[in-house]
Amino acid sequence: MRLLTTRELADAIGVSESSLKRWVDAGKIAATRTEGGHRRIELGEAMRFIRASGSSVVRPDLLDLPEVTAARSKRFVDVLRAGDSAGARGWLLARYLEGRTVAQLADGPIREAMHELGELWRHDESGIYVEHRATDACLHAVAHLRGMLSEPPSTAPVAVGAAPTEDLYLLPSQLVAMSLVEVGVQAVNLGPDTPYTALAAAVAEYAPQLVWLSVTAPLASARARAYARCLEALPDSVQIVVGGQQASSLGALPPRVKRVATLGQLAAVGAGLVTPAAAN
Ligand code: B12
Repeated sequence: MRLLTTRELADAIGVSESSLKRWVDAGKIAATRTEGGHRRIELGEAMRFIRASGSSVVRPDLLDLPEVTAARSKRFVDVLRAGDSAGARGWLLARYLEGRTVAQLADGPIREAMHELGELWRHDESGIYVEHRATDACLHAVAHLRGMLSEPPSTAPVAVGAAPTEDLYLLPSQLVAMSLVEVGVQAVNLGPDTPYTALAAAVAEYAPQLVWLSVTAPLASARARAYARCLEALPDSVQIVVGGQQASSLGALPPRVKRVATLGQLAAVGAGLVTPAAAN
């Protein structure tokens, strides 16, 4: 992780270095010291402070984020449509630094942009490659954002989840995992095309408090029943959440399975595991 000097962070957010040093000394920003006694701040800690304090980034280049400025004025869908990976990374980071949560970004601009791009194939052949290129740019940007999230401690609650067999969609399950990590849950994302037997094996190994299934491709009824049985067999202590555009294709599910539409709602379920009192 990159280390910043107090001067770099001060200039990046447009405050004096002496104010910044004072905040470090007051414990508002965590810092380490060099052998010579100089304060050093991890980039991730700098991001946390910027978000928590509502500071604006006036010199993103000092945080190695020059693309943040470039992407400010555009719509996310247009950046993706152009296949601009760096722009997409900057776009998401700019909003993240302004204080939006991963769940808000996923339920809002990411979802809206991908749904709009999903209509392009109807118009002509090039729509398909534009959609595929956009998906790749979006995946890069989302993975970069994932690198910015602090990993929950090893004592934090654990969640395991996936998308079913022949469901090839990477973004939804990845965004589920990130929304949980952001509220302090350790998330093990098995990703797309996961057989229910593999999901069950991972659950046996991790003994998670939460299991999710993200369904984007419609499930045929025999396969849906197999996943439903797999979920039904999980220990009573496990919370089960299903979501995704085609979650209804899972058919009837036991009452203990929560159907959740948005990642904002899912994050609230996750936060309830981290601070059980908040669940009531
Ligand atoms: C990218 C994409 C692909 C890529 C996927 C690449 C990859 N590796 O991820 C590829 C090229 C593989 C693909 C293939 C196909 N695709 Co496609 N694809 C899309 C597209 C454009 C984006 C999907 C996406 O990532 N969305 C972004 C996520 C974040 O949005 P979301 O899914 O709505 O998720 C939100 C919520 O549902 C919720 N959520 C999701 N999961 C979960 C889980 C939990 C637990 C919770 C709480 C919430 C939750 O949170 C998210 C944020 O709000 C969609 C368009 C669309 N409308 O989504 C079409 C779309 C889904 N595809 C479609 C089609 C038809 C296909 C193909 C059949 C095309 C073909 N003829 O081959 C194949 C089928 C592949 C398969 N076997 O599954 C149709 C589906 C129509 C339908 N209803 O059946 C769509 C809707 C496009 C369209 N408008 O026609 N596709």
